[in-house]
Amino acid sequence: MFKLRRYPGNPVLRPEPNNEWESSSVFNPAIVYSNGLFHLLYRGVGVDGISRIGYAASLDGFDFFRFNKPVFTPKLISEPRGCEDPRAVKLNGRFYVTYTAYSEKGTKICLASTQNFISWKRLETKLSEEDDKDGALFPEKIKNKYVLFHRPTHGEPMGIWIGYSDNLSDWYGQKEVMAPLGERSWEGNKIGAGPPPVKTEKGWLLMYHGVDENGVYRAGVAMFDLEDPSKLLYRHPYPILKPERDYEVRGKIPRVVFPCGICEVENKYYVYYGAADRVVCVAVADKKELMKLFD
Ligand code: BMA
Repeated sequence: MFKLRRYPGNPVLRPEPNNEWESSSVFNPAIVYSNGLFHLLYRGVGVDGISRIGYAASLDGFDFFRFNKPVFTPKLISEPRGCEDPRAVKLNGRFYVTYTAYSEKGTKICLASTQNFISWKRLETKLSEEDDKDGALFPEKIKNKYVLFHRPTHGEPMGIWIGYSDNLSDWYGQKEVMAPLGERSWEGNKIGAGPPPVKTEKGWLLMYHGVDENGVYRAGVAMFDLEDPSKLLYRHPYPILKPERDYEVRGKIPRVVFPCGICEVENKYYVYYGAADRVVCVAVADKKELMKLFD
């Protein structure tokens, strides 16, 4: 049975006790590979319980140089409780990040862009209503439209939705494309997009998280049509990563693996995930082996 291979040196990032903003936990990271560097953006939580976004870079995907200060901090008015769970793509020569903005009204997907990971431009976007999360932007326009997967929290049980936009601000055509499957299965309670979809010769590869009736988070894979990304072609019935290691089983929230980043480098997929809402980990898949699941 196919499984992601964990890096034996996991976790690649742990909370940093000397930095107040990330002394409690670091998790749910985004990744982009560009100019020979793995650029990692991660959620850091400190003594104040607020999520900020930190940045680290690596040459090999395992050993990271880390900044001491967050590179993206919440706006007081619209996201006072923090910026959570970044997901990054390179699109039109810039890097775009979707993240979950958290306020007393609930969670909302927001969008920002950067060229250097340090200075950011927030984009005015009417991307989602309140109570929406797991926003993952496709890395290219499809039929001249921007496309996004997201997960409104009003469905029962909650599934993955699609939305389209001409300008990244106004969104339309929203509908559910994938629902949780099997009441008592590993993904029966709710599902949400993991990292942004990856283009392959067989379709758009989506890694997603599935939650069971006991609140255990596992990761699975599905394939969507290249031309019509609302069309689910296949979903692999078994998780390809589940909480097993001590750092995945014990932490802030037990038994959680939560991938938010994937990149393809030399025929391998590097998958970055938060473990037990406390540390950042990486696992690798051989592209050919993973693709066999979709033969
Ligand atoms: C989800 C999100 C993630 C978190 C996960 C497990 O709802 O809030 O940020 O990692 O729960 O606690």
